[in-house]
Amino acid sequence: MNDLGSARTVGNKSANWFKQPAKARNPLRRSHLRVGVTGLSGAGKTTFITSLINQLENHRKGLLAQRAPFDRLESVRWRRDDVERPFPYLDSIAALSAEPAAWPDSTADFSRVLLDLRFKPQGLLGKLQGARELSIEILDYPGEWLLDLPLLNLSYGQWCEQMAQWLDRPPRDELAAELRARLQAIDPTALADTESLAQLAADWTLFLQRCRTEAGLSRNQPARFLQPGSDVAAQMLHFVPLLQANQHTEAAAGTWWALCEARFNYYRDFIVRGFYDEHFRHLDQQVLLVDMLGPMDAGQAALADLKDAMEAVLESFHYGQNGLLARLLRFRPRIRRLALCATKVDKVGPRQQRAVQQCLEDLMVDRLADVRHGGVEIKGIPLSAIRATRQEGESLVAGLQGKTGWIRYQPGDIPAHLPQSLEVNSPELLPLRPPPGLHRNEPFPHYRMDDLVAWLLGGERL
Ligand SMILES: Nc1nc2c(ncn2[C@@H]2O[C@H](COP(=O)(O)OP(=O)(O)OP(=O)(O)O)[C@@H](O)[C@H]2O)c(=O)[nH]1
Ligand SMILES: [Mg+2]
Repeated sequence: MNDLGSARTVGNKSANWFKQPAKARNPLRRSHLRVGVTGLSGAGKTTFITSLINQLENHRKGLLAQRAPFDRLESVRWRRDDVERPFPYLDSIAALSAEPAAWPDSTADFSRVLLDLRFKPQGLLGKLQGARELSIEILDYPGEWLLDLPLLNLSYGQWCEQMAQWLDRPPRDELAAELRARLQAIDPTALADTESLAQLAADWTLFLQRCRTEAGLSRNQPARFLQPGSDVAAQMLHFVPLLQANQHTEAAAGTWWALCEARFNYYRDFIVRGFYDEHFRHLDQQVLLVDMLGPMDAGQAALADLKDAMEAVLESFHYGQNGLLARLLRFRPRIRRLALCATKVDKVGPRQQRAVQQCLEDLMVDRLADVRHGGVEIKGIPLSAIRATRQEGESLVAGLQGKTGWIRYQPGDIPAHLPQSLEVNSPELLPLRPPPGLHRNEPFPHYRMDDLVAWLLGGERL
């Protein structure tokens, strides 16, 4: 108001009066957008968020410069000083711009991104109203944590039953082999031995690690066994499923059952629920990232597990009053747009990228129909946050992780649709390193990051 006040007192009617005071009479129009970046571990969340900040910071130089509303984007500020647990953008940049370049580390804890965007006003009315400011808020977290969502709906006994079923089937039966026998031998009503329980919890953690790395499985519970984060006391993670237990088991204090049930309940009611409350509350837009190529390469069991995992995650975006989150957290998510992205599609040729996306949409067809029916606009975008390959004729050229030099390869075929049996011959996947020469002040090469960002902000009045 100072500009306007001084202009008025001196009665200044110069051109300056018209330019400056417009801002003052119509203070900056601000809005806040919370974008949920959702994806299992390794889906590409951290790389995506890093690239998103980079594309916005360099909006004048990249593809964004040519498209509305970014052609009116005046300035972008990545805020970190006043943000609690800021996203480690500079660490990611350091890894990506090292020689040889490396990907950002897998995420071990929760962090937050805040970006302020200021747009030049559009049209006569816009000019009168002044510049428009948009803050974008994004959370990053270890992808495993998402897989705990279904626990919110289970009692300890039900969880034990579910684990017993999972351990009955390949590949978990083989991976758990000897541990499964030990868990089966425990009488839930006998007095617990805390040292053995701690050992069993450590062995369950090793089992989950093997499920992830050897079998490419997604649903590895409890997730904090793999990525504890900083807010959980180690002792609270000392529980395991008791395979003799069931929904109706009851037992006195000090028994295996009582100890494991109490810790499971704490885990579910404070740790899991606290995270979901923070992650899902007030989300406006959602980006769902899925690494489809990895599970296609790992085989049918990994694809089936990915399907179940993603369905459980999408269940939380059920929009009706009866949606899981609505019931648990007593609010309705208000997400308007969901971008569904098959990630890392630079690993295959440009013609196969749509096929990867199609296979993802085939995998999730039923749940997507539910989400659409709930009134959410969905857009499928095959994405590469940072393009590691370059095309030369029919071949792709890239570097391998941790090595110098280049390889040239021809990516195999991707089926146009995912067969019902989930049995696919997918191209062999190579562990690619990021492209050379990445710098914070240049836009990273990518596939369709501009489409995604434009679509996400497309619903905003800017
Ligand atoms: N070629 C290629 N590889 C990618 C891309 N994005 C991610 N990757 C690969 O995928 C791995 C996992 O990516 P992250 O961004 O760490 O995945 P995340 O979802 O944050 O995983 P968590 O932190 O474990 O939850 C990286 O280390 C890369 O190897 C991409 O755009 N192109
Ligand atoms: Mg991460």
